[in-house]
Amino acid sequence: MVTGVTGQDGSYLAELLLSKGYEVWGVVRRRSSTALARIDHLVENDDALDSSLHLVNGDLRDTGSLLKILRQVRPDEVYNLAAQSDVKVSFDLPEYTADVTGLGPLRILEAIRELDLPSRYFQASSSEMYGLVRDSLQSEGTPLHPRSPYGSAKAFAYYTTRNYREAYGLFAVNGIMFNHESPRRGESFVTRKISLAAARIHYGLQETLQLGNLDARRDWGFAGDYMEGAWRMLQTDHPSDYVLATGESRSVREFCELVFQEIDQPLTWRGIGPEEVGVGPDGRMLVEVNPQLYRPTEVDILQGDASRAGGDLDWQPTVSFQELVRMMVTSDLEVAERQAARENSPSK
Ligand code: NDP
Ligand code: GDR
Repeated sequence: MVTGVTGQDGSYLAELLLSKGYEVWGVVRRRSSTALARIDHLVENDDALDSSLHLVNGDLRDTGSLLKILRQVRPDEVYNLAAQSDVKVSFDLPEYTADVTGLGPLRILEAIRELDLPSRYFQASSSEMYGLVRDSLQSEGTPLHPRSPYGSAKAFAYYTTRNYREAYGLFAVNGIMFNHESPRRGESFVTRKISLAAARIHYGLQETLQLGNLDARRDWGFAGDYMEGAWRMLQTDHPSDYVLATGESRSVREFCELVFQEIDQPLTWRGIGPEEVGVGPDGRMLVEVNPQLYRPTEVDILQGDASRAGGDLDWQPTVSFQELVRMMVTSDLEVAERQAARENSPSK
């Protein structure tokens, strides 16, 4: 059972599980328009249907729906990937974020316990819980100091998962995942926002890119690798929590520079703070800072130590930072090319 199957991670995990011959039950919440773009290729493909992807209606805010699915499916493994996962949005919707991202996991765990299921449970925990970091490299033992309603909700879910393991003997684990990206990343997250904007600028569909804090540093890896790690965590003999990270930290500014290099527009930075801009080789302003995109409290730097996962799970990231950037830009150039073709089509 995979919650959040329509999200970035859910689509990679569904692919991985189907390739291993699993029967996958994906939980989909009700939307006014379809949200299946990331898993269309799994739903529509006859071969994939043979390897069993079932979609069921459910919502992390609705205990009854979770109980019903768990009772019907009796899954061997439950991957809880569903969340209100946007940190900036969590400042606007703190109560909703706490409900979905914090209480949602509790509802699933309590249902597993209540139904006395043998299901193994994976919780998508986040490096955002470290917040105002206490160690220069964050590992499983680093104290938490969340800096957003999202981080606080994830911390609640993290401790709840541990407590259900300790109190009731459930096989329940936290994957403490640092940022992971892909061409399927939501467009509001900074990496995808940058790669898509650069591609659109390349095709003349957009003039500039507005960003917030250029100095924030993140440990960015490839989403597919992190779902491999999630699966490995449920195949061990002893349930435990693991950090998944690359061990490298880069700034938003560096990510931007690499992306614009990929479209042959190397950036030069001018000015400081809110006045800073990135200009292309012909002097055109391509990037500007918009202070409205700053957060009330920021997580300045994240850099993870995944050596425990390396040792116990034999898990390593397989995609380098440079490869990740290239993968995203290549994909977004195709997206922007299609958008440009639509803009220029005579029927428009
Ligand atoms: P996405 O935002 O791409 O996907 C979130 C998923 O949750 C979507 O399928 C969404 O459905 C679903 N969802 C949202 N609200 C509900 C609800 N009330 N009931 C049921 N489903 C709901 O996130 P990612 O794939 O990037 O991340 C997966 C998980 O990992 C999340 O929990 C995230 O917080 C966590 N995480 C992510 C990291 C990252 O860098 N990507 C790092 C660390 C943790 P819909 O498609 O309908 O919106
Ligand atoms: P994050 O990812 O908050 O780390 O959460 P995001 O890509 O949103 O921000 C990363 C950093 O970039 C800075 N930033 C901007 N961010 C966005 N979204 N848009 C901008 O224009 C912009 N300009 C600068 C941010 O301030 C921040 O410092 C992600 C999510 O996937 C969470 O669900 C997950 O738990 C964590 O990663 C680990």
